[in-house]
Amino acid sequence: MRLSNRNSSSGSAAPAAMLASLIVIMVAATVYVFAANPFPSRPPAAITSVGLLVDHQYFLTLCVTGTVFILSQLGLAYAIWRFRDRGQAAHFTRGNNTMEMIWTTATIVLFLGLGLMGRKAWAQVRFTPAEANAVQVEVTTNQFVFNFRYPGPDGQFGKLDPTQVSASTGNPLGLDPKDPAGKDDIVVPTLTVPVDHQVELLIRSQDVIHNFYVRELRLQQDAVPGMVIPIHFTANQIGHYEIMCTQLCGLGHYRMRSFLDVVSEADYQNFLKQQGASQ
Ligand SMILES: [Cu+2]
Repeated sequence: MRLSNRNSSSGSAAPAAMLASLIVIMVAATVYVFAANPFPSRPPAAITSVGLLVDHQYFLTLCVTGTVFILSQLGLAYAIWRFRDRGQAAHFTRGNNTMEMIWTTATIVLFLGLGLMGRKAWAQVRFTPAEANAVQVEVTTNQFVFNFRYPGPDGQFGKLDPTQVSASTGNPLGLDPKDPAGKDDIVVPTLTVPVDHQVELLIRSQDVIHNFYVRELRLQQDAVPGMVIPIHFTANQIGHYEIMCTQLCGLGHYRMRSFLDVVSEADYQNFLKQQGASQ
């Protein structure tokens, strides 16, 4: 049989049927995995109101992209079956400008829309200033530890002098001993904050780019050398949470972590008193 003359043949439906069914099965399996959630690995519940906004935004994004995924894959399966080989000659098309315009515009609207809806969750912890009575804690990262500094009873952070940085002699931040404001500063390796009280973190790095990430806060912020980056949160659940660095910052990155303890106001005051007395 000559390939150029296939009018006598009616083509083969088998490859189209197979590919289309494979796509439908793949879509059904994907929807099943998301709907039935057979892997019990959901993230722990959020402990801030902004965290709930973030979760809502993820869910919304999943719904929108999931719908687009299902419709486009089923459309693809339909096209494979509808335009299968019936022995006809291939037919050339230059595309359809109207359709191009429609789906490009729809994509822009969806992406911009999701971005606009999510901006509040993102901007609320970064672009709005912290409350005046927020607890201020300075977070300093370096390879491969976190250090947290509280200003002490005077409410003032003491001056830092990079030339005096010496972790081995107990001055990892380089506190200047000549500055009286630094005398009562408290430096600790884990973060303790009061529940239901706004906390402002001032995030710094002494060497490379690190990151401050706490799943339960739904908060992730890079620490960039040369910058002090403020973010704030209000935790509403007493507990012990993990802080991790999510920037690949060197060989010890895997062990760069610390802990966040959210405690009652009374326990927080005790913590400050104890640490103040011991430093
Ligand atoms: Cu790091």
